[in-house]
Amino acid sequence: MIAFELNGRAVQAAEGETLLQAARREGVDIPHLCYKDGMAAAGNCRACMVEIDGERVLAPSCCRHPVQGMHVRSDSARAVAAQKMVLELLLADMPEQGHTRHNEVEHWAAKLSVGKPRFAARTQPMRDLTHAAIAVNLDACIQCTRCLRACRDEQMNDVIGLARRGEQEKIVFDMDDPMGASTCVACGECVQACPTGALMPARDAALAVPDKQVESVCPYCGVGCQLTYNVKDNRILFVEGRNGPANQGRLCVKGRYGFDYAHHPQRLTRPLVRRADAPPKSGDFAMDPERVSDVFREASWEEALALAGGKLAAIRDAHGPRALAGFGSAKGSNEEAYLFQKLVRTGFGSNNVDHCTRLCHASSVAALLEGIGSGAVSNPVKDVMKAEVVVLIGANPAVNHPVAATWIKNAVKQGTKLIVCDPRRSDLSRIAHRFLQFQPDTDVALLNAMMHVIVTEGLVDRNFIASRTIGYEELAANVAEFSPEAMAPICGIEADTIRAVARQYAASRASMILWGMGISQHVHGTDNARCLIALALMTGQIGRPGTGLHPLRGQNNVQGASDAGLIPMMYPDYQRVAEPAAKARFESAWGLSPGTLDDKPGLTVVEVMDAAKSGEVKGMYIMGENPAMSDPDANHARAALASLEHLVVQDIFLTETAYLADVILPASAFPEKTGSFTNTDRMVQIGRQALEPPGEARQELWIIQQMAQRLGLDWQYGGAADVFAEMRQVMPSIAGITWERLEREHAVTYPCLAEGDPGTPVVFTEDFPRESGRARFVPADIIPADERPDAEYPQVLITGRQLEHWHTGSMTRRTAVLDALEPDPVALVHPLDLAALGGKPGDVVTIASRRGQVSLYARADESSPRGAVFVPFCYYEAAINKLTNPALDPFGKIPEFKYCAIKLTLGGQVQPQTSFGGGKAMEAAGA
Ligand SMILES: Nc1nc2c(c(=O)[nH]1)N[C@H]1C(S)=C(S)[C@@H](COP(=O)(O)OP(=O)(O)OC[C@H]3O[C@@H](n4cnc5c(=O)[nH]c(N)nc54)[C@H](O)[C@@H]3O)O[C@H]1N2
Ligand SMILES: Nc1nc2c(c(=O)[nH]1)N[C@H]1C(S)=C(S)[C@@H](COP(=O)(O)OP(=O)(O)OC[C@H]3O[C@@H](n4cnc5c(=O)[nH]c(N)nc54)[C@H](O)[C@@H]3O)O[C@H]1N2
Ligand SMILES: [Mo]
Repeated sequence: MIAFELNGRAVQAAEGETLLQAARREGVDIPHLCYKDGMAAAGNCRACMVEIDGERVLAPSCCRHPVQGMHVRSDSARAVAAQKMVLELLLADMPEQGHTRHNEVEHWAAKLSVGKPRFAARTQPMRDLTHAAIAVNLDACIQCTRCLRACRDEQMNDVIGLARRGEQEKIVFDMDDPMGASTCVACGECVQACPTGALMPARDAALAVPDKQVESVCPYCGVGCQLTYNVKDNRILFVEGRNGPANQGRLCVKGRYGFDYAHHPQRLTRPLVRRADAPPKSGDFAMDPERVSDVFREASWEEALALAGGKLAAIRDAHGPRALAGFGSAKGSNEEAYLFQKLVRTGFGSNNVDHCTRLCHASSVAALLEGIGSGAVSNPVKDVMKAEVVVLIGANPAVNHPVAATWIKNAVKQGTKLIVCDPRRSDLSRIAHRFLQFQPDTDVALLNAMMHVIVTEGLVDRNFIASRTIGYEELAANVAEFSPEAMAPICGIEADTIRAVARQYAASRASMILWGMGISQHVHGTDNARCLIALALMTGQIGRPGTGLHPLRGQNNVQGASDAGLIPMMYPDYQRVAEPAAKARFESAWGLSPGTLDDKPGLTVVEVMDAAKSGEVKGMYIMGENPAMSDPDANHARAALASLEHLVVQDIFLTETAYLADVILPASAFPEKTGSFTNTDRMVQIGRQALEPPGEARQELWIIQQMAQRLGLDWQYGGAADVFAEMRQVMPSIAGITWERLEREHAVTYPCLAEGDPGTPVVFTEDFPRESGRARFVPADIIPADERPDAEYPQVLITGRQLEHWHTGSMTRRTAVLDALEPDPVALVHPLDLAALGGKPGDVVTIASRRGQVSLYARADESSPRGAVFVPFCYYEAAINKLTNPALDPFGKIPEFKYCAIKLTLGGQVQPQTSFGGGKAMEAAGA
């Protein structure tokens, strides 16, 4: 501690603390504008000047550190005069009509009693309202550069700069472009940092006075960013990042500006029942919202539930439990997932329950359970900050986990070596130490070659292998044939590069692997993941901070939904249905007589669709999933859904799936309910209700219980806390987490075995949760994609995502800002491929596979390899899953979304947009 004197008082500063920080801790107010906690000090606004004994000039307290015995005054006449002068000058330049209710210049001016400025105002620049999400009001700008530092240092997007000199000095976007035309990704970090309203949410949203602020989490991806909803009159006005463990105040464009889907006029507000005289269900439909009433009629909850549950019960009684199936939701809470699987297991009577994890990380989880004994991540994303080498393979976090990407960028800036392996060049590959743009579908070749190098060059961790693993000998024997020289022609990466990367990964102090759908969504997805696991095990790069295996989980609660048992082979907490002891435990916990639960694993997502088509499954209950858009071979999936005798869909919008339903139950959107959600780091957090559901829409916990009653179950759960209390009893890994603790601490990471246990962000430090305590190597050989290009279908289709849109688009295409940023269906085509067709960007192209075809707009995209076309699956008018291949990985049962053969031609007709998306969504949202 450093002892010094502040305003005549003896105070102490910690090592590294500035005068301003010490003063704030001591409760001494010093005005400051360019300083913001967590950012590097810039010292440019000069509002925080203090007088230091023995020094000729005043000093900025935000960048001066105290020394022993220093005498400092922030309240001397000289210091205060300087502070006031700065504030008065800045105030003179402020616009009369402010853009925010929290102008820090005005705040400090009032505090220091700075009156009306004596100086003339500057000539004010025009507002720049070219961006859908962010208004630029440079009339209020004080050039403090907080926005610039937020953009450059925190999110590392580097869009904002400070240009020109002196009086001409100004904040610019890229090369002084209009904001709307710049490369801004609209994360809004600059808006959150701005002290004066110079950067603000568009349409003056932040000028309104919220009547409440609700602390919650983001409803989109698995990163689990904490945020605050600012609410007025049952509407969310704007969103701010909160200081959660995963995001520390950061958000991305969806978290910050993607909330108004909840207010969209197309929300389902009353139960709907298919009309007796409705046109026959057809997989090949064009949804026309104008004609919804030809198909459905409104019904009371009583009628809708009686029909929804009654018909399911009738099918169960007539055809047996396995004639029914349920898809739960990774968008819903842990409590909803838990009740949903319990309903299927005890109300339907079978294990036919699954959810989108099957289309996502099912193969990764299969490999992890087999090799390590646990399907979840070993280390949190933020451990990249502690890693020396980070391997990012088959994932594009800048688009899909944007806040996680900021931690990776920050780590790189600190010196972490980032190795990106992906057939497509992503944003992060620009800052990578090495970027391996290898051939699609050749992960096993590349990874086995890396392991070959590690084995043959003796870079393995012998101690770790001997004490913590089994099966190394077979693995080593298997990779012997995969020399880098032999694999180079297959994967397209030079042998020397493979060797260099292998050495780097193996030899570093701490190496971490993060992966995504590029690994998992293949018929050999499990093999891909097995290789990553083996790589970590043979080098001992797991079980310590900054190491390990992190499959980036997708949906906000896909981890939690899986944990809660929304999978056909496991009860909650991965207890296998086929294991008699587990079955007995759940029969006892759920008060069932022995022998009631089904001990046969149920059908997985794609298997359910096949069984529906063949008539084996006759009735379904789908909550919060849109398989008509998200399943592979969508024409088949739609035909399967259409052929069901009875389909109940519980959603917030009339989705493509709901269109095929017999009964539609209007559910609550994320901000309309309270529940716990588990992020990709295994961290359980609370989402709190901020809004009342619209019309007669009801909370899911109520709806699921009503359905349960119609299926003969007598459930009486109060609210989420009640359900969570039961979950703790049957799920050892969260046994130590109480609802009160979640409410108090906001976030607890499991395993948390007993109350008081702090939680466990890094696991496998001592052993692996397998019977022997040891992890197991599983060798993999090269298996090609199920459908390779040929003369008829010569190109490859890679499907995936865009930053602004979420999956099937049902939410984000009804969000004004996001829809405005990406309004039309696009295919990303290499410019040379496009030119070879005689086309140019913006032209309509048609893509066909053996299963279907769509027409959409071509976007020139150099990041894709030639011969491969990338298409996101969010556009219903060009539903790309009509083309994808439903072939499955035999272990994870995941379809091959990342590879099929296609033919690309110029021309075609883009299906017109109905009012579900496009500019109309914007109008509807009142923009
Ligand atoms: N904006 C947005 N964010 C999202 C989502 C969204 O819909 N929109 N969805 C969420 C969900 S549920 C998920 S699962 C995650 C998914 O997040 P990611 O896994 O990042 O998503 P994808 O875009 O599907 O594909 C990832 C990468 O795989 C690469 N790839 C393609 N083929 C291969 C291959 O053969 N080998 C390798 N190694 N790579 C290949 C692609 O080029 C792409 O860069 O995103 C989550 N976040
Ligand atoms: N071609 C291709 N297809 C893919 C993939 C790919 O990479 N390529 N990726 C796959 C992956 S990884 C995934 S995770 C799946 C995702 O597939 P889905 O889960 O089917 O996709 P979403 O659009 O997220 O569906 C969520 C649904 O829940 C609704 N919803 C939102 N909030 C709530 C709520 O609170 N309550 C209720 N009841 N409903 C709500 C939404 O309106 C939407 O209809 O797609 C898979 N499909
Ligand atoms: Mo996913």
